[in-house]
Amino acid sequence: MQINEIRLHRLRMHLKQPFLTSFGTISEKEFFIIEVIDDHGTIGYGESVAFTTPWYTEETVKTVEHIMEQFLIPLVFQQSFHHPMEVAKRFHTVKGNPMAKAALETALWDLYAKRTKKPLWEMIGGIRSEVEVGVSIGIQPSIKTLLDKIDAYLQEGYRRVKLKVKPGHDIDVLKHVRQAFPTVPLMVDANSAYTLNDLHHLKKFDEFQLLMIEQPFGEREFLEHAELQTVLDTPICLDESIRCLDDVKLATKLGSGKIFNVKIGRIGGLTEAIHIHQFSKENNIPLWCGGMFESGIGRALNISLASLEQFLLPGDISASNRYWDADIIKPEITHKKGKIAVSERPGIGFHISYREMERHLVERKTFKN
Ligand code: OSB
Ligand code: MG
Repeated sequence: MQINEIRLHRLRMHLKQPFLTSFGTISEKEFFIIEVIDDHGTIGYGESVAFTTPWYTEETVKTVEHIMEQFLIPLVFQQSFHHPMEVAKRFHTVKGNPMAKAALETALWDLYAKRTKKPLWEMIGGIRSEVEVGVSIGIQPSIKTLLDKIDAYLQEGYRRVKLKVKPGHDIDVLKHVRQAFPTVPLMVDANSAYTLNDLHHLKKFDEFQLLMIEQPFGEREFLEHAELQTVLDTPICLDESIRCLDDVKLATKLGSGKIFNVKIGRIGGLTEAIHIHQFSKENNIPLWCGGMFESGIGRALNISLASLEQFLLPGDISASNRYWDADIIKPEITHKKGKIAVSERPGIGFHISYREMERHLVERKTFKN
């Protein structure tokens, strides 16, 4: 395959409702949709998941654009390839910047699957015809609003509830939620809001039969997470800490976590995801697919990933209408009782709606080989 043209569409889409985390409020998402076009005229789609500010990891919309334009696109154009994994390897000459790499690499995977006339999920070795999905709920202005939201999502059929927590907004919230929903599969995500000084406080989380506590400490705090896990019965899940397979190996060896959240963007693409999946399968480590407020393109990629065998827990892969009034893909992603069916069409299995995309377009750049 020879890539002749790459288009970067920078879009800005408003979230239906603002989302509050321990870092602040997000009310819109600015991101790139990537189109890679080969010598047959086939188009592959990718999505860059970085935010405008470096609150989640260090990458931003601007750094992703810079790295793609200056370094990664020239590497894609450099020579033809037989498989997207070859290009993923070429990208190793650029340090870090996983979200920029993943944006292009996933587009190449979609293109490759389309050229091979196979669904992407099948191409990467997926085994599920539908994936289980849960919902992540931001910090709410009151307990009442939170309980109402949870109730509405459960009525809709979502299979697991994830709550954002931070110091001063945790135990009391969990008490109310558990009282109202004694058996709902529940977990919390701290996005690094705690430190090892909170060890005794975090031990109280064990009362609430949580599926897991996600990323309580800083991303480099493998040792601190391991110390916490020795006193905590609730499994620790790592999100921000995991950038590559070696991080999974390190965390497993040290006991820093028992479950891992996989995000294609955070680990640099589907190639690394496949490697992490292989290791996790061999070592019986449960995985699940995280979310980054993606548009339909990113969601479609996540559905393919979650079809892999070791993705054993519901992912943060909600339907299009969880965040968007109208998605940029056709058909939109829907769920039935908390399950989303994989597409049997080639590649990611969804078409882009150029009309919807134009409505959110900020800037478009075209690169020709
Ligand atoms: O920590 O998992 C996270 C969203 C953006 C960045 C980080 C996270 C999240 C979420 C929501 O929790 C996931 C989603 O529904 O897309
Ligand atoms: Mg998280």
